[in-house]
Amino acid sequence: MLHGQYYIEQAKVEKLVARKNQKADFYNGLIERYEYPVLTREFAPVHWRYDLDIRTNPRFMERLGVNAVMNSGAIWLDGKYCLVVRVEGNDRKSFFAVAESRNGVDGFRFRDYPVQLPDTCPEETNVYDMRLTKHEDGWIYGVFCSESKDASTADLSAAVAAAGIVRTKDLEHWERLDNLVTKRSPQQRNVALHPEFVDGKYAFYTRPMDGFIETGSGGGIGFGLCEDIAHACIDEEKIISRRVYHTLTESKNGAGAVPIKGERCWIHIAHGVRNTAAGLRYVLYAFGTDLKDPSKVVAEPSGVFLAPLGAERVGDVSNVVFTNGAIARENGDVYIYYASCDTRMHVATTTLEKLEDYLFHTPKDALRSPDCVKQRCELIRKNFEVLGRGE
Ligand code: M1P
Repeated sequence: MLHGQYYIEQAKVEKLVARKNQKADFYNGLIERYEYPVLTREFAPVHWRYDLDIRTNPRFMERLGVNAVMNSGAIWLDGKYCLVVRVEGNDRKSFFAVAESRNGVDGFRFRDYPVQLPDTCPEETNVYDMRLTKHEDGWIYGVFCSESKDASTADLSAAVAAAGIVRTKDLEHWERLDNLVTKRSPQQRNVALHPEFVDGKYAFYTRPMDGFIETGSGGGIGFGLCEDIAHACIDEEKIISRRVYHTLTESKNGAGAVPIKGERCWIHIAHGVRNTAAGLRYVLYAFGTDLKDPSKVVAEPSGVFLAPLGAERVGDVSNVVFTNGAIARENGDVYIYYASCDTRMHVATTTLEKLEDYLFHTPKDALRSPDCVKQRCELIRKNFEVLGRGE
């Protein structure tokens, strides 16, 4: 027998799903930000969290709470903007769930059941951050972090991160393939599959790390090829975007959304991490790679593409924005899905044209304060000419 409180809680979910999102009063000529997050934990269906039966749950007490919804892979499928969301239960374990919207900025609704991945790795404790790639071989691939306890040490929190791989045609039925093996890197997180074959092979962006949290000698975003996606193995990883001292990527540099094909380059929206007195700060930055050789960087604008602002700055892991999914529509519109503070999901919109303008016309990082101030003075002088103020 259904508990009456169900209707009240369900009405709250429906109100959130029906809420119209508006562009926020933010301007930088590149992206539009939105007033509301596209998903919060309150969007999780009531039937995921409560036992609805008044006989077994007379107090309508939450049984399996949801703590956060975050880092989502994104894809345009069957006329819908689809997110494969990382949902974190109150038990800290993450799982994946599909949420869909007709317009990409509001109306996201979770499917009835979370994704039930084939359970092929008994040692796997946690899964998260799936990047979705519509590959030219006809499959949709999901590459995610598969985390296991590090049994080689007595340290209770030591873990091993590997890249798990699944494929699907409908985000409903999933086939699990072997985890990616990278011969020279002990750990991997933030791995993404390139949408096209490169030299007839599958191409991966990797993020080599020595340990679970610290990248150690891992130099940044790597690139490697493999022949067999079902048993993916990369012998050589070439670092294509390095960590650099006193930049956004000093502590960590990892792939974000699967690269988007533009007119002039592959567009990468990645994340950079630096350490501060308040802990690690994660921001998004962008770079472009050659259309024929996606391992060759051809555009490197300086500065942040998107950083946490206002209410986005606070959450379970504060001062973090993170993306692992973007959707580029045929008309050139681009929807970038990002999480703030490992807590909630947002969207930012732009276009391919604007992204390429940004990539090719934003000055490069001059790397030293005196050179950065020269760069800025040049801009100011040019602007004074436009303003008719001369020297
Ligand atoms: O907490 C911030 C992010 O930390 C990790 O990212 P990275 O491997 O780059 O440090 C991931 O756990 C990610 O999920 C998380 O959002």
